[in-house]
Amino acid sequence: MASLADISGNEAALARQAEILARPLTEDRIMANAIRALAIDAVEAAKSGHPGMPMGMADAATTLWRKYLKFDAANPSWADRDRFVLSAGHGSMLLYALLHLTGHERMAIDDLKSFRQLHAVTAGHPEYREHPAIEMTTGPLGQGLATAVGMALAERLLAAKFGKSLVDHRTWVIAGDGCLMEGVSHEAGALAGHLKLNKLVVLFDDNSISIDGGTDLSVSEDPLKRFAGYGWATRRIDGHDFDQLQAALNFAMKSSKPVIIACKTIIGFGAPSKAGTAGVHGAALGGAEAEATKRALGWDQLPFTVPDEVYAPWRAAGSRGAVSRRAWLKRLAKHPQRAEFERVMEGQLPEGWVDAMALYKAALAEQKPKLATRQASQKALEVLAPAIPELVGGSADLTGSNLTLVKGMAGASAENFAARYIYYGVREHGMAAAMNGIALHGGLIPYGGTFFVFSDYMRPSLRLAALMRVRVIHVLTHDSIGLGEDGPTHQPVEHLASFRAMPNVLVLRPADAMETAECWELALRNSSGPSLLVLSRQAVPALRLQANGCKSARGAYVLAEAEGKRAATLIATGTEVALAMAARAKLAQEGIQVAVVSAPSFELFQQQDESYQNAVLGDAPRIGIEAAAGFGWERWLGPNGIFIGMTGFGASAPADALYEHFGITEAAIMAAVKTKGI
Ligand SMILES: Cc1ncc(C[n+]2csc(CCOP(=O)(O)OP(=O)(O)O)c2C)c(N)n1
Ligand SMILES: [Mg+2]
Repeated sequence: MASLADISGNEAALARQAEILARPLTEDRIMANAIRALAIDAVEAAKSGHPGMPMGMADAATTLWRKYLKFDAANPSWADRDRFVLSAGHGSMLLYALLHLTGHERMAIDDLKSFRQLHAVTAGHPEYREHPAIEMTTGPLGQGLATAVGMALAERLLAAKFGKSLVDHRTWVIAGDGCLMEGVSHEAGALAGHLKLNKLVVLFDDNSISIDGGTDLSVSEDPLKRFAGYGWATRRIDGHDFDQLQAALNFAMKSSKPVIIACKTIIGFGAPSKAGTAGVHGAALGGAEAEATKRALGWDQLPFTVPDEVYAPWRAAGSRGAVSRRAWLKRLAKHPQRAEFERVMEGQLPEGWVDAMALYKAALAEQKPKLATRQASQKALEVLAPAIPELVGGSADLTGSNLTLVKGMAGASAENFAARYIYYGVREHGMAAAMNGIALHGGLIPYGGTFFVFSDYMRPSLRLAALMRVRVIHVLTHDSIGLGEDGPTHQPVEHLASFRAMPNVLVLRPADAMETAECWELALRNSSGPSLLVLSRQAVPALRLQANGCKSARGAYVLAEAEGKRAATLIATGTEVALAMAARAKLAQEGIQVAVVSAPSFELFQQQDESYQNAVLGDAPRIGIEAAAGFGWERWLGPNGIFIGMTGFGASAPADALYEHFGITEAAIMAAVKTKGI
């Protein structure tokens, strides 16, 4: 149902549209109309999709792609290309039309005809890895803009490292009202302004319409004032006026601050009755309105047909960057850091880090330190950071708790990007999105810290990292009631289960310093999704007394076999492995022999063959121990297993008292073994 604002807005929009349509049909406008026509046709064919946004932003996108965006359609993976992010991912047909018109491979007219169909590259929302020119998956509003901040930051960090001759490009974003309403864009905007990421430019599709109707239903602020407050440069223009668009983009190219340009547009531009209404946001125009729109635009072609004289300037735009790319290739060829640049851009880990870690693990085996796993993580990082120069750390204002900063890592600032540590501020969501952007950009491997419980604040970006399969490493400390006095607001309970349920996420909960070192290695090697290092605040004894292979790599393994036949198998993760070991020793004193399995990663264990799984889990009764919700443990425990863990939220008290209170104790484990009839 249209709101009142929507209806009156529509009249004003139609009047403005008539005035714009009366302007001369320039080549730019005809090129933009090709986008509109393809968007209309694809949505019409699919009987689903979002024509309004591509129709509204076609003029701005044409200006950007024709004259400013640095790209070479024949080489979409060129490292020094500009990044283009369609944050308003529902307008996917805008991107697909641009890729098609500029002559990208695998974006033929047939691909547009199969918009939104199974196995098509033209998915409902743009999907990373479906096409090399799709820089990221978008659709969840706000994510694109926030991720682009990470891309722009990566550009600055790499330019400081390799120089302007190799790294000198911009990040462009098209964002809608929805993206700017979303909280994550606030966090990301503030961070970008603080870091003066001047090569980041947001084209805001300022059409004052979202799904429910006019944005005046829910928005009163002026986003440009907000972004100006963050330290951005702002411009407000008529988004259908090519001269104004060009002037604004010229301005953006010279800015010393990030730029947001509010392009006042008409959603569904060209549609004679639906333009300017929410009705054109997310539904096919319908045959009659589609035809009338094309007539109004002066587009006299059959569906999915673009005349050669319109393809010609578009193809020219697509190959415009080839000259710059060739010049860049020449610079690369004689650059002293060429090999290193190519290595990091390919995401290959350097030589030598494995040896450095082997030495470190040998030292651990000798010293057997009692450490919190967060401290063990810092120790591992002290070895990894010098050995892997592309590692970029950070924390959401918990550096001293997450222990993510190590010697030799300077904090990045607007004045200094020759740095490897990002003070993200209390912006978990913005941090996770920026980390995705850093990883997507290539050349760097981001890790970032916060408390495990606040992974909730990052979940939408983590989910996108999983969906896109990008290498980001989250250092999530204070992983259970073991954090103690801060209480239930800070004590994760359901988080392990929930991330184990999320596809493509590698959850790693190491039991001691040795396993922590192994889990860091696994996280770094995992280039196909996010890895979560779930780490303790409280100290744990050394349990793995030898550096005998990366046992954690199989997800679960027998840490201590029973002396003789197993009376039970205790399966635990993280800090609870030590508890299981203590219970095992006491049971042995009573003549009851049990095995202890350490299970740092359910995902990796799940990937093992059944015979290995069976050998580890054994035939004896199984008891699972984890200071968290038991949801999901049935998989390993079977119908007759016993789970010792949490059944509700935690409480505020010293950690030892909490373990006692919630019954996660040696005594409880021993009692459980005995109830199994031993
Ligand atoms: C996080 C999130 N919430 C809700 C949606 C559903 N949704 C898709 S588009 C949209 C409205 C967006 O409005 P705007 O950005 O102004 O796009 P326009 O209608 O102008 O194309 C909504 C609510 C979404 N995609 N992502
Ligand atoms: Mg809008």
